[in-house]
Amino acid sequence: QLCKGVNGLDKVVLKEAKGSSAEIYLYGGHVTSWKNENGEEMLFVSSKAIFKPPKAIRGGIPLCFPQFGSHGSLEQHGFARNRIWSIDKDPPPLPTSSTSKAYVDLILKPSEEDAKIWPHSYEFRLRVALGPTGDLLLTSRVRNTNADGKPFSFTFAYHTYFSVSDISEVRIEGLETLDYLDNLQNKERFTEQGDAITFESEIDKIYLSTPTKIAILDHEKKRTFVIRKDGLPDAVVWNPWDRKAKAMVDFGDDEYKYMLCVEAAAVEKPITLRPGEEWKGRLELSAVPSSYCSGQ
Ligand code: TA6
Repeated sequence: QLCKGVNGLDKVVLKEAKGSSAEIYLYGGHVTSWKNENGEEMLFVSSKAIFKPPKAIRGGIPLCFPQFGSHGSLEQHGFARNRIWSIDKDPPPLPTSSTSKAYVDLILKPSEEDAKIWPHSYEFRLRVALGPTGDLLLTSRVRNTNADGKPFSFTFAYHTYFSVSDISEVRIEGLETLDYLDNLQNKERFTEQGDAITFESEIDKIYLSTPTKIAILDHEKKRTFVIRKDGLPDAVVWNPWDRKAKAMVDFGDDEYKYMLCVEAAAVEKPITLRPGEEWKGRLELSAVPSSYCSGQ
């Protein structure tokens, strides 16, 4: 399963019996590909993505830990996505392995350097699995292993970049009428209107206390991405649009048309763990055919 990816970086390739596949770079514990059984790529990775530490890979599913965004003292989105992870040889058992044969367990522990910027001991275990119908299953487990008895708090997101055919023909269902923090308006709190979310300009919103299930409907592809999450109450919706797209060196000027980030997250209320305690954050992605027409 372990092979060389871009720039010789190590990556794990998962293949499921019916043909779906996934790729995870040890750099960042970063999922960069999830293909359905017809070999169609479900995730967006920029054609200008820089596969070179310390820059995070632009696309796929960056792991934001121990801090989401700039809501704290660390660099944007923390450092887990900028570190080399290891294969976890003896992971504590997880139920998903009973349904899926295609999975990999990775682990990240703090280095001396990391301890200087975030003075805590932890074990961050990530399992990436392909379900029997080609679903992509991610399970993150963070355990506080502080010997000094100190608790720690963190915020988290699976910063998922979905591949869409045309952002102007995409809508999200499941976030109607919810409160959100608008990153484009000083993180102020607003309430979403009552119908599905559509896109015609830059958006950067943290929806709060969101449902377990969120749907992203792609009109042209007649496909719906279904996000199911557990332990992750919030959902971040981001599209940079044209101006911000041009400002990112690792993002094509018109690539905002072909991607949408909907990120299962825990941001509003940081997660606090006492020594010995473990948090689990699960994300299940599936892609189902959909007849996207208004009102459905
Ligand atoms: O998820 C939304 C966001 O916080 C945006 O504000 C934007 O900064 C995006 O993440 C990308 O951040 P990155 O550090 O990966 O360039």
